Amino acid sequence: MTAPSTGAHRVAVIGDVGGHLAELRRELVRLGADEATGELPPDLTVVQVGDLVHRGPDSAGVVALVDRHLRGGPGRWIQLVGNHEAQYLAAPAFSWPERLDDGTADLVRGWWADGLMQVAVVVAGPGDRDVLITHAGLTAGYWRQILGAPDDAVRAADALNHLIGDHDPVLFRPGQMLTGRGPELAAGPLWAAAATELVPGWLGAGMPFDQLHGHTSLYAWNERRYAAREEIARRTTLDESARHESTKLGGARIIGIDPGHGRVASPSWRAWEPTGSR
Ligand SMILES: [Mn+2]
Repeated sequence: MTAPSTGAHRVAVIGDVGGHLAELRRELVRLGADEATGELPPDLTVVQVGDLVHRGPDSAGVVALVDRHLRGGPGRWIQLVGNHEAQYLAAPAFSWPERLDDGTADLVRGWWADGLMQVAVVVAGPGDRDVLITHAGLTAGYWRQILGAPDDAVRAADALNHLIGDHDPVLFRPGQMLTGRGPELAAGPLWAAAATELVPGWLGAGMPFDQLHGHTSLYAWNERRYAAREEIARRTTLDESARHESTKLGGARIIGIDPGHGRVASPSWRAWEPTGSR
């Protein structure tokens, strides 16, 4: 395979992997990775939204694959932190039947300590608009109360990434999925539930930039029905084969790309590619 090392650059954003190594490998090959070596094509940068691990058959294999990309090709793989990675960065926030082996957990902790795993990144989306990418989405309440309402995506991402280390508990702030109480419109960027916390909080609030997240969906793909209320469903368009959803909020949009893998992988999903193709 040949590709120029200069010129047009592609970005592919991969949703939650959930320990499904074969699925991740297959998607990377579709994006042009070498089937034998796993090497990424020179014109591609991968962003992964977090929740690499748990649920599927080979979480350790997924972490090992990502570690090779993070350590081997600086800047070619941008890894964001999910609530399942955070289980190994602080005292576990929830109980989960699986636990990574110590060596694998150490790799994840090393990414955090070495600045190879972040909270947020910005990519150029459709129409060259900035898209803020986090694991679960930046809620309106968190944006206002914790970040001080920055009006552009790059400043929001910088503010989030500056919390790493000294302010991990603020980053790991839960929402209703963890508390079991009502919706928390200032839920943190690792925990916000799209249908009840993220999107409702921005309805009519004038979101200043586009966003993309994994973690949860507005649409329950397997059950083929919305988990969000009608007012939100009406503003949302679905790409079922990619398992992408996009909600219009005034002039901005929130895009969800969690494939919803369980113990068994979802039947169909794809990375989100902001420029379409090369
Ligand atoms: Mn998650």
